[in-house]
Amino acid sequence: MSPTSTPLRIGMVGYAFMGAAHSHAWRTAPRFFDLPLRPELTAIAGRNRDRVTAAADTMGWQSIETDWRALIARDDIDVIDICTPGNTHRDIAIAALEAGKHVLCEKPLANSVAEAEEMNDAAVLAAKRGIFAMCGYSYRRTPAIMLAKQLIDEGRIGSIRQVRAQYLQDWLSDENAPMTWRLDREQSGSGALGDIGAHIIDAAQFVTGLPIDGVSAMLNTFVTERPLAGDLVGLGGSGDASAGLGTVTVDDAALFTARFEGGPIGIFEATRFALGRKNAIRLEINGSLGSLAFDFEDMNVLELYDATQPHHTQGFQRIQVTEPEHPYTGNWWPVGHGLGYEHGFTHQAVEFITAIGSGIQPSPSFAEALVVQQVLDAVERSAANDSRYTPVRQAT
Ligand code: SOE
Repeated sequence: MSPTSTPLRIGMVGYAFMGAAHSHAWRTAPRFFDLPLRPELTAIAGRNRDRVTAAADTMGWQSIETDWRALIARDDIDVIDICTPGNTHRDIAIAALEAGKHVLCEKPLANSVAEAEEMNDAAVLAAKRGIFAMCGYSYRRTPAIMLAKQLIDEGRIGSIRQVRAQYLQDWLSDENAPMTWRLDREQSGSGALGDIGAHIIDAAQFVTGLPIDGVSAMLNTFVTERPLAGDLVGLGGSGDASAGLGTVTVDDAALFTARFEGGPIGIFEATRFALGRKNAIRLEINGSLGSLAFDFEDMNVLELYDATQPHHTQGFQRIQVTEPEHPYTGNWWPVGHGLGYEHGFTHQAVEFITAIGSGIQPSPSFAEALVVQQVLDAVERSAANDSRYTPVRQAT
């Protein structure tokens, strides 16, 4: 590796969970990957001066701003990295693109299709000027998910027939866990659906290469009121009901069946109430020649069933996706040593920096993220309409 000295100066907005994951990625990417530009953690923005100063210190940022507009106005910033709740994405992303900054925006792209369309319009205009935008569907960059896509593209499981996708977490199961922005529709857009369902929608469309055409959906909110104050532990924690209760305005769980372009069908489930399941992203894809299965709780493994093998030796084969010829893994540890959650963010940073340095559009683009947003919207419309089958894209 010959390290480049040309900097890519990052300005990040937000500094909680995703801010920490992105900071780690910007710091780590140039240490393991050969990049055309060297990311610099130039400035971080947040409204609370004390907290943003502490975050900058812990996460290695050179300076702070207390207003994202001031961050965008700076001449020494090339990229705006948006790690804030969904209700802020549109304004920050559009202002940044108009100011000539590349943008990396956390998922889901926006809180509505209308916002996502505006963001995509701004991204299309910016791309004409060589300024690019990407959305943070980081799980795409898990080596086993990349390998699944590669095997599907190579035709190893034949034509796709069925997709089974689940994203199961349990951090919200305690009905005493306090209200947070993730439970407020105004801020988050939706609940489990947009927060984690969006990831499996993106992953399913990404690996199969097929857009979802229509859905039949059901949403449920198990706990409709939660303490307004309390001790946050991780994303959940224990609330203090004496401070009053707030109304949960999002779904706790989302289920839907789907039709993909060309005929395949799928079933999706997203919940933060699956006790015992911590970050179980499960994908199973059945084709005409075989099947693939993945579970993020065993993220270094991809299972392949190859029905073209002699019948008496057929069975799911566990591929350890840790070898130098697998996506990204050769840049890390010697053979057989696995990767973790944070590596997806590092690979996402690598893809972003490589595309920017080459003057090409990074993926997932805002256009791809808009397609996910349209599926989220169709799920909500279907659920509000007694699960009626609902086309994702309205006929024009
Ligand atoms: C919470 O459910 C969450 O932090 C999501 O918001 C992230 O996108 C996912 O990577 C982990 O879980």
